[in-house]
Amino acid sequence: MTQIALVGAPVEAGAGRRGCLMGPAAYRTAGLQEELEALGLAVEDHGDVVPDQALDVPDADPKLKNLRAVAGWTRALYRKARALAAGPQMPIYMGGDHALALGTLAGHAAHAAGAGRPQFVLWLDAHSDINTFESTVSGNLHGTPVAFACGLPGFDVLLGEKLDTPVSPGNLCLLGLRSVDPPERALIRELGITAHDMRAIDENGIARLLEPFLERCARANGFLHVSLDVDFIDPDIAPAVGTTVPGGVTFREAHLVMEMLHDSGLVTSLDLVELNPFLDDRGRTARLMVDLTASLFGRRVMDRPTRSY
Ligand code: B3U
Ligand code: MN
Ligand code: MN
Repeated sequence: MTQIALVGAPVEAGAGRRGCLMGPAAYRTAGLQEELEALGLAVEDHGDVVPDQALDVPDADPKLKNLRAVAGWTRALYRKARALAAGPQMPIYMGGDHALALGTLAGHAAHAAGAGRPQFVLWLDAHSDINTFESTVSGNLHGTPVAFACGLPGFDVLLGEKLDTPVSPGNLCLLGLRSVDPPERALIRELGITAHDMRAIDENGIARLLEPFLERCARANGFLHVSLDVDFIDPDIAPAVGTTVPGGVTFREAHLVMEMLHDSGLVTSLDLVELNPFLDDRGRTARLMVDLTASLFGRRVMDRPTRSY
């Protein structure tokens, strides 16, 4: 039986506006645990992670907002993710803004390196989140986790040491893009990261873009970390997010991605990020995120043969 660990990560220090702190509570209220149990999964709620103090990090940086707080979260989540990756439960990190992926992804990548298997990452987001400490204009650190995970320089202050197990850029796939800063675009090109914007989704269909990535992951016997940002989805149906960008994926496109991920059997860890319950419309975004998670864990309308890659 699949075992799940729910991990609350009430991080809001990485975002431009407050409210993501309430995310884990909203997922619990929306019944995430109960929905997964209804699918026959064994679910344990680990409660909320407590951030480190990170007193060695400057509290205030002229450019990088809440640097010490974000470093504290990164360290605590890195340890938690690394420990969970070595155990039998599959973790779902209930955010929290996307800065939480600084820790979760680094932790899973460290475990993968130790196991001698490649770490793959599917980044479902309107944004590419590949700003460095140098390139960020906003100073909001939720815009940086992809750069950190790729091992780009300048981030050592976060863990207090160099990240020595970066994700290979060739094993990343960014999907749903519609807001990319010019330096981010240059980096994506230089590093050769697979990146599909909304136009590519419109022209090709989302399934056809996702399939080759899943095939690559399966062929390489990789671990797959999925990072689902609420703003991947169109704000008309997922309004509870601080940085809405129009023209996001539809209800069915989002579910199809989750259904394909389930059929692939490849997913080993999941972030649910950027839910801001303060901005929600009677819990509808929280419920949509719970339903998408249920699709990723096997909720379906009709039975169908399992797809193997
Ligand atoms: N690229 C911009 C905007 C942004 C990134 N992630 C979100 N917004 N949510 C930045 O601030 O780095
Ligand atoms: Mn994001
Ligand atoms: Mn985003």
